[in-house]
Amino acid sequence: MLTLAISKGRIYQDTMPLLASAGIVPTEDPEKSRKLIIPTNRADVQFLVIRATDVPTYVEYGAADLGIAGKDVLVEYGADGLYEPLDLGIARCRLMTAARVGFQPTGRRLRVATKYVHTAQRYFARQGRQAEIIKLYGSMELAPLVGLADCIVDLVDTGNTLKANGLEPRELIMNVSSRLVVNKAAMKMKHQAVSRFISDLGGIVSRQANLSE
Ligand code: PRT
Ligand code: MG
Repeated sequence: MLTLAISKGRIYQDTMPLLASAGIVPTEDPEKSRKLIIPTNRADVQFLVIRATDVPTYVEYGAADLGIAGKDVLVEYGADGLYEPLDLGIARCRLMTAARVGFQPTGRRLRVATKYVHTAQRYFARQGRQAEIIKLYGSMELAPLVGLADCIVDLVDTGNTLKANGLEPRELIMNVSSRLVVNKAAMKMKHQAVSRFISDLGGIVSRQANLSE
């Protein structure tokens, strides 16, 4: 049995066509079902439907053999304990700093609100900038508007969310896409099945990349 950890929402939407091309189709739609373990048309493949930020944890501890997660989540988690064999090129966005339109940093320590605490800490430290990181769990855009923070670190796609809140993107921290991650023990113990899965999916991803060129 191969167990794949995946989150609902945009990653799921973008991953299902890839898996379908590889001949793997869930028997139920997790967006509608309350089930957390979703069987597929293949007796040897099942999905675990979990929060995006939990995917690296399930895979690192071997509760799932494989997982699909955004690079933002993997970098924040510190996924040294995982293999990352494939960039799926889906759910693309950018991790950026953003501030109120026209905001000018003063001399004092920058206050940064984010759910990407480790990534933000590393980003500012590497630049030798003093920053106080404030952990939030969502709606980061609000923080600069009410004086909780000078700026935020968050994902940006179209930029519409920032714009709607009077914020503007400033510095690019990293480009983000979703990756296939693999448990290290599963790579050894289930080598044949896992490497077959990686090469099937890899073939589909590179064919799609060629088509869209
Ligand atoms: O929603 P939930 O709290 O359950 O979990 P989650 O927010 O971690 O999951 P989800 O499904 O929202 O995001 C999962 C992954 O999708 C992220 O880890 C990214 O790798 C990827 N992704 C790609 C995005 C976006 N694009 C994106 N635009 N994740 C979130 N956003 C949000 C962003 O946070 C901001 O609020 O969309 C808003 C910005 O979009 P624009 O188009 O207005 O710029
Ligand atoms: Mg979300």
